[in-house]
Amino acid sequence: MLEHYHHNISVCAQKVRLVLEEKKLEVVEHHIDLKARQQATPEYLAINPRGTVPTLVHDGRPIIESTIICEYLDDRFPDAPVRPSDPADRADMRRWTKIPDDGIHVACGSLSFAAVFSDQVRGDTPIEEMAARLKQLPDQNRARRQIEIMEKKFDSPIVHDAIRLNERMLNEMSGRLKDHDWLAGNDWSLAEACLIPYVERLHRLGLAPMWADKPGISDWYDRVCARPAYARAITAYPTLDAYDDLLIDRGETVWPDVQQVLGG
Ligand SMILES: N[C@@H](CCC(=O)N[C@@H](CS)C(=O)NCC(=O)O)C(=O)O
Repeated sequence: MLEHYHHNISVCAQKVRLVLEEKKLEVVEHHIDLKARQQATPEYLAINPRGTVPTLVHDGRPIIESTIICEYLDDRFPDAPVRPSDPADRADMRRWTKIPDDGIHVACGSLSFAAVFSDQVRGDTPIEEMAARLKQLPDQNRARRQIEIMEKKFDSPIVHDAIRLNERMLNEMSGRLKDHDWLAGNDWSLAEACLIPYVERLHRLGLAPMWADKPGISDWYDRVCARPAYARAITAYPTLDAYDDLLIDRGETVWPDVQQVLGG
């Protein structure tokens, strides 16, 4: 039996859901409420000591880290392969699948936090009280990032770096996609599964103009989103807690801030 511990709009969980859907695997889902910190309960930490989603449990054995989970699924269930068979294409694929762990995942969090989540988390609470609360978090690097972003929003150097890293990723993608349909090899692969959640988040934040002048990305985006697995793994999951409304409400105001950082 496959069990997936996930969250509706977790970018990492979206990767795993895409692979599960491409392979048409049956899975029992457990939704972890990140805002309620269900990821930090002793029961959850027993299967994922890092206290993050996603976690896959296969016949009672937990597997953690989204990219590792995706590769595990392809090893265990090789039908409808999600990795190119040619070793050089597979190496190319891994160059893309490591981008989230090399910084884009944290950058996505910083940008999303500046755009919408900081206001939602903070509400009317004074910044000193928020700082005291965040000092309780196990990940103090993240707590420091969040405090700075709450205070400075789009004036924060952390957010500037996050925007520039996204720009670099999009440039790299365009370098490939301007004359290829897919990031690695001749077909959709884990490279797509690992990057589309981050590009979708930019889209959701109203930042599609970031790739308007980058050949190949819009077509690729449309092609990836048109797959039935995408609808089942991403579109079908409603966002909870009005995140979507917040993102949509804020979206229109985010692009000018981003454009300014990019020197547009
Ligand atoms: N490298 C990990 C990152 C996992 C991660 O940071 N997940 C986020 C959601 S996308 C999470 O669980 N955040 C909650 C928290 O850190 O408290 C992976 O790829 O699985």
